[in-house]
Amino acid sequence: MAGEVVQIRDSFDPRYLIGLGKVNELSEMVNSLNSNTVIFDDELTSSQQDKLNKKIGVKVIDRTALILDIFAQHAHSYEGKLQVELAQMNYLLPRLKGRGIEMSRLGGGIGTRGPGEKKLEVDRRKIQKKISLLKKEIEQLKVHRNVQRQKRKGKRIPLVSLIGYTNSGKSTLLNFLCDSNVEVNNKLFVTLDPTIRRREVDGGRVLLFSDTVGFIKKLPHQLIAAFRSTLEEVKQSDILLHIIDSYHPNMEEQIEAVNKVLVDIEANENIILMVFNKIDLLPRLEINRLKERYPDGVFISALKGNGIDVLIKRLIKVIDRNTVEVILSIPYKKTNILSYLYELGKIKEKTYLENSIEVRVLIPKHALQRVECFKIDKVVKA
Ligand SMILES: Nc1nc2c(ncn2[C@@H]2O[C@H](COP(=O)(O)OP(=O)(O)OP(=O)(O)O)[C@@H](O)[C@H]2O)c(=O)[nH]1
Ligand SMILES: [Mg+2]
Repeated sequence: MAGEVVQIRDSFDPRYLIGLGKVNELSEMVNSLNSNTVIFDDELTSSQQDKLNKKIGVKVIDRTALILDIFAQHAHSYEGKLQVELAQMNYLLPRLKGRGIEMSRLGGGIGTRGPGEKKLEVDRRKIQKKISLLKKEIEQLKVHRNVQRQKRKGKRIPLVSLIGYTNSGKSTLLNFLCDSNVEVNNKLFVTLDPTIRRREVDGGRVLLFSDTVGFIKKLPHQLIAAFRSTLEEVKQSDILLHIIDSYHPNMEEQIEAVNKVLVDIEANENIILMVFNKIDLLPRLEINRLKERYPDGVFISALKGNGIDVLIKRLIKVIDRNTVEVILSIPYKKTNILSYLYELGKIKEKTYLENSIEVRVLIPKHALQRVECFKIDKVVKA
C-alpha cells in the first residue's frame, strides 16, 4: 500500500461516499505517488464508483470487490468456486440496476435509452438465471454434505471447529493437531474450503477437527449468503475454538468482529473456547497480562507447539462435562460394539467373564441410548 486517506464524517456523501474535498486530496495523492488503483474500505454504489473513476482518473474499487477477488483466487474446490461465483453475481446485480437508473436519467434521446435499457434487462435476466442455477447446485451439494454430517452424528464423534479472524493460525493449528498439510500462508483467506481431520486423544478417543474460511470485520453480506452452507457446519459443531492472533495490534477488534459474525450465523450459543495463538511472538509480561484479562483463555503457539497439551486437556474437559461412566455387560456375540465404544469414549476397565465382557466406560450422555440394551448396571458417576 502506497498511501492512505481517512475521513471521519457523520454521514456518507451520496456522490462520492467521501466529501469532495477529500476526493481532491485523494487525487493529488494518487498523482504524487503515481498510484494506479484506489481501494475504498467500504462498499461503493456503482454510480459512486463511476464518478470516482472519472474524477481521480485511476481504477477505483471497493472492499467487497477486493475481497471477492481474493476469494476467487483462493477457491480450489468445486463448491468453493460456486460459492464465490454466487457472491460475485450477487455483488453485480444491484450494480447493473444502478447503471440502469443512470442511463434512464441521462435520457439521451432516441437510440441511447431504449437499447441501453433493453441490454440491461437482458444482462439482468442472464445474471438472475445464473444466480438461481448456482443456488440450486450449491443446495444439492449441501444435501450431500448433510448426509455426511448425519453419518458423523450417527457415530457421535465430537466435532471441534476452528474459527477466527483470517490469518490467525487456524490451518497451522489443524496441521499441528492432526499432522495434516492444509495450506498455510501469511495471506488473507488462504482457506476457503472446510477441511475435516481426525485425531486420537487420551488413549484412543477420537475428535474431529474442522478448519474453515476466516472471518473479517464487515464481512461482505454477499459472502455470508454464499458461504452459508460452509458456515452452517460451524453451527453444527460441538465446540468452537476461537483462534486469536494475540500478536496482532488490533487483536481486540478482531475478536469483536468474529463475535459479530458468530451472531450473524447464529452460532453464538455454541460452546466457545478462546485460544490465543502466536504467543511465541509475545514477551512473557504480555502473555501474563493476557492471561489476567482472559482467565478462561488457552494460550498456545500453533507453530511451535506450545500449550497444545493444555488445549487438548481443556477440550476433553468440556466434552467430559457431557459424559457419564457406565458399566456394560456385552455378550461375546455382540462384541462388535466394542470398536464403537473405543472410538467414542474411554474404556477404563475390561473383565472377561464366562458369557460376556464387562466394561467400565466413559461415554457421552447422548450415546447412552445406543448401549441401553447392554444392561447398564449402574451409572457410576453422573
Ligand atoms: N509466529 C507464529 N506464527 C504463526 C503461528 N500460527 C500461525 N502462524 C503464521 O500465521 C500465518 C497464517 O497462518 P494460517 O494457519 O494460514 O492462518 P489461517 O487462520 O488458516 O488463515 P486463513 O486460512 O487465511 O483464514 C502463517 O504465516 C503462519 O505461519 C504461531 O503460533 N506463531
Ligand atoms: Mg487457513
